[in-house]
Amino acid sequence: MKALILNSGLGHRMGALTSDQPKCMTEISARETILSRQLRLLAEAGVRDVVMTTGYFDQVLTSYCRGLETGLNLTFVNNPRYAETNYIYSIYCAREHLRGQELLLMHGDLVFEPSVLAEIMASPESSVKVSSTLPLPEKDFKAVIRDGWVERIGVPFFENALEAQALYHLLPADADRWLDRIAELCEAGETSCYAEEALNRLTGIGWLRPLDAGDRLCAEIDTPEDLKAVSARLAEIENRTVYLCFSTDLIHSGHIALLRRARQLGKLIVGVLGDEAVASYKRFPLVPFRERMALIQSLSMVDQVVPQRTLSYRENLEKYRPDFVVHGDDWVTGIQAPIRREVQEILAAQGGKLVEFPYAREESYADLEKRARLEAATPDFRRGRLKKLLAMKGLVTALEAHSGLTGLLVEETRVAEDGGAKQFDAMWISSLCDSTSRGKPDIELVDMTSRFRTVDEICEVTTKPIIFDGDTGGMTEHFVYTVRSLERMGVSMVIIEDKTGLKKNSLFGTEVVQTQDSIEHFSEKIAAGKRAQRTKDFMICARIESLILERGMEDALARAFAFVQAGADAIMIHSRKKDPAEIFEFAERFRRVNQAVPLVVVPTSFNAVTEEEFRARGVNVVIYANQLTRSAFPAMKRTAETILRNHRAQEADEGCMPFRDIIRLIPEE
Ligand code: SPV
Ligand code: MG
Repeated sequence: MKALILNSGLGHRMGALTSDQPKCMTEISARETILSRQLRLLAEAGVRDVVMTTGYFDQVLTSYCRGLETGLNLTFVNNPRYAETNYIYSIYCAREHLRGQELLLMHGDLVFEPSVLAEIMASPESSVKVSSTLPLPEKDFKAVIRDGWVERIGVPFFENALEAQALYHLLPADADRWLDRIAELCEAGETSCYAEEALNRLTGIGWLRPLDAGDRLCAEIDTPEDLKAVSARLAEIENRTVYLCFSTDLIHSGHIALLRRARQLGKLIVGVLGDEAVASYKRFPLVPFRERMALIQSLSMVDQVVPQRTLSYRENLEKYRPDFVVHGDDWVTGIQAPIRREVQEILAAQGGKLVEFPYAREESYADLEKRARLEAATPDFRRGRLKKLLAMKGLVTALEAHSGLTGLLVEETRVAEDGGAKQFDAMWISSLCDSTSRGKPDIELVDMTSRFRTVDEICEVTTKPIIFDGDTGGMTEHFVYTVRSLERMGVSMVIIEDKTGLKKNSLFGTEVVQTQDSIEHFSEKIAAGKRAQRTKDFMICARIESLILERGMEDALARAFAFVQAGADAIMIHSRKKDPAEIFEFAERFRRVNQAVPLVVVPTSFNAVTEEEFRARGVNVVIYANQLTRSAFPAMKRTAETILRNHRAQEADEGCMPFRDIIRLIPEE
């Protein structure tokens, strides 16, 4: 798009201000003139070529422009008859530079907000700036509107008219048609009328759209009074602040466009969302918070970068009190909708405004996100994530998964909570549920190779960290191989229990014969596992069965300290009592001695305890070990019985999810 700036006139109403320079060189702020600001905004909006008509003080103007170093490609066209003609003749003089071009035409005394320029440039049709809110000017341009199109432009029209300014975006065909009429008039000697006289001669409506800038600044400066008013308005506009929150770690051109548009509204403050908040509502960030801060800081349109710790904007909006908050329109529905509502409430109270731009749904951006998810699913990244989450959150939750589909449920399930969002942090690959799903008892009957198949299936479609139920770990000589295999697959932690012989599920407790391993033997297994480990992030957790097997608290604690000594990265204490007292006592006594090693619990029996209570007692990992399987089974049983009873499936349908809703979970390649 080529810009045409009309600067041939003198601006005699400016008095002494135009005694030795053209009006466009009048200062409108401490830093800028009307012209330097126009050129800066054009360059920032991506315009490269500018044609400028000159007349009065031609030399002063051209040498001033050359000194500005705008980076623009400037072409000057002198109107030799500047003193006696109107700008219609200046355009005529420049016509050969303008033909066949998409044009942005503006008067040289026009001062506008960047957003007005951006909007008119983005309009898909030829358009002219109007205002539906400003009063109709007595002696300036008005546009007559009919059926949503501009019918004519001029000073004497008041009916069905809107205030208008000489800021046009013209598609090449429309620009050429206007130029033809301009040429006709000029060649007929009509050189002192407005160029709009030629525009009005273009037949019919349906080619020029009114672009309504409302109250936004887009005004010409004709008098020193105008100058004062516009300068004051500009100072106010340039002090406006815009707040935008960024959670992304992959900056693409859609983000850059959003940042640019935000910057057009005022000084841009970008809040960078903390890792924990990002992880709470979308995927774990590939690039950590500090690096994302630095990344945003390096962008030229960003004035200030600040941390935003929570999904809620409240803290930062109350601190920075921005005039605008900018966001894509993708948060109108879904998990972020409550956050949007809160932003609207805060802005309403503070007198700010929410500006939403259409969210870029381009396929290439979706591809980038897909690639990021693949990256997040690579073994190295996934493996390290559990430790990162533990450091970040203090308390991590895991839900059982035993198939690709249940893995996807853990991966994708989110709920809105307290102006934020919540999802599970990790997946638990339970021996009980993995065995049950195959119709087998939980007695280490499903061999490791089959268990690894489950891990692999889940890894293929998810990104969250995996905690693997390693049962007893088997023979020490076998366990070292298990450790390496799990590491290779990207599993973050294996939990092995201090039992030996034929393992039975702990929930049977002492109802079945179970043998606890000796401290020495189990310690040796842990130590061997740690020696076999190749990566720094993999964790081996020792699970203590003393409370399950009713061997007492002292035994449980003695084992915990011994296993830590042997190299265990975490301790899991298990109980099958409804009353959490023994779990709490263990946690308290363990923490008195050791504050560092993470504590893991599986609250299947003591399920009344909340995550917050566990956190307060020093627990770090809460595993919901079997609830998905236990809830799915009765639903499936009910369905099977309903079909049998009714000799058809219709009655079962109300308990069934439509398949398209399930399919939505499944990522497409
Ligand atoms: C499992 O989920 O397989 C467990 C936990 O080991 S529990 O069933 O409580 O023993
Ligand atoms: Mg198990």
